[in-house]
Amino acid sequence: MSDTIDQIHAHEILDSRGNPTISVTILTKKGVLGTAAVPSGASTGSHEAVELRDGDMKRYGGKGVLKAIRNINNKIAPKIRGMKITAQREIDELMINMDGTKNKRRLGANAILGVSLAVAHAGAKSKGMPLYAYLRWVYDILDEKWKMPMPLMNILNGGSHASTNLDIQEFIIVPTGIKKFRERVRAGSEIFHALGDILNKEGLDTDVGNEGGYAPNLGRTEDALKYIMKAIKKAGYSPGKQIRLGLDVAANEFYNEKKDRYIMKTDKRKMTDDEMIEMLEDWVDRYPFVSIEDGLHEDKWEKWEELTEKLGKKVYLIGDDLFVTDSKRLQKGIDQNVGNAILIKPNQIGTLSETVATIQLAQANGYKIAVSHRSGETTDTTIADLAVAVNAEFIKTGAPSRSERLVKYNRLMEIEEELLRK
Ligand code: 2PG
Ligand code: MG
Repeated sequence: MSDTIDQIHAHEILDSRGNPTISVTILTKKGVLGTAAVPSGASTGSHEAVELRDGDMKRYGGKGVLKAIRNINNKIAPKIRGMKITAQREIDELMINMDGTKNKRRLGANAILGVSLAVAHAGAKSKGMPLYAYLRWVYDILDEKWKMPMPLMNILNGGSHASTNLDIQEFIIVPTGIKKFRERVRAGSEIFHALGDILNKEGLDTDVGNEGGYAPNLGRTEDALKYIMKAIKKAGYSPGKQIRLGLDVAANEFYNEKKDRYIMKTDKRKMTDDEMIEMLEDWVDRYPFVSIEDGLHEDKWEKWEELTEKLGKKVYLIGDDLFVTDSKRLQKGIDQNVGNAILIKPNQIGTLSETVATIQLAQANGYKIAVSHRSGETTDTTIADLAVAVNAEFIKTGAPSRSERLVKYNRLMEIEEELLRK
């Protein structure tokens, strides 16, 4: 007999920045529990699904999520009670229809995603499968091979993730020349600590930003790249061979619409789209880059096309705020030859089923997949399993520092061991 949903309970918890978010627990008829928690971004793209917050300034500065929680406990729960726990697609569809808006503003994408993820966790347990294997089964992913994702480790934080002078949000190392996931994590950790020593000796700050990477003030943006190159060597790795670089420019965050310029305060420059493209081209020529995310503003499709023409053969151009895990925006990108990789954040779209559909559209069109955390995280590890389930090329889950980042890396090391035993 198939297992069904018996009880659903949502409550308010705090994320890694100390802001309220949602945790959902589902109990099945057979007594299986599934729990999930929802992350939250800081540099959110304007086309993302709506994160419903209370706006009651007397609680958590307006950031409470009690409305979203009531939507789960009072509206969604009675509708999905009794449904088959493995009916993931139907449950997601039902919530999408119940909400009825384009951007999930009625029930809240945070409410919907919390349920969607908890259903998956309970479904996996009910079937006695690890989540990564269950996701393959429930979404009819036929792939038989398993591949561990390449971590994009953000070891130096700037932009909206730190209160320093760096405009660019994420300076990333990518252990492309290292085979085992466990050894990739080790390289990341060793380089992270080497970078800490270097910054310390330079008299720079080694406190960390929102994603666990160091967050110093620097003289010029390029200093970040220079210090990271030095750290790679100091830790005994060869840049370009074993370790390459990545960036999340998060260009939206320092784009000034009125002036139509990217205001880089670190370098005291006001840049046009063309100048941004030139700067990125120059860096790609001089440093061993493998990926650049959101190099331009989210709505500059023509300029993105130019960027892709110029750099698309040399690096992965990842669309985050550009595509917002939305198959419609991705399709536009595919049609216009924009980008060649997509960042996947389930909370940008609001259900696991839509997330997987976007991944499948990307894969069918040769776009690489980078499954990602948010800057506000919890100890939820769903993205680790999701990355493995879909054979994602990359996972971006911060520095090898701070538990909400490390739980994902630790989960992936556990999955790797499990897969090696198979
Ligand atoms: C990003 C993310 C995660 P945020 O821009 O890629 O690193 O940041 O969650 O703040 O949007
Ligand atoms: Mg981004």
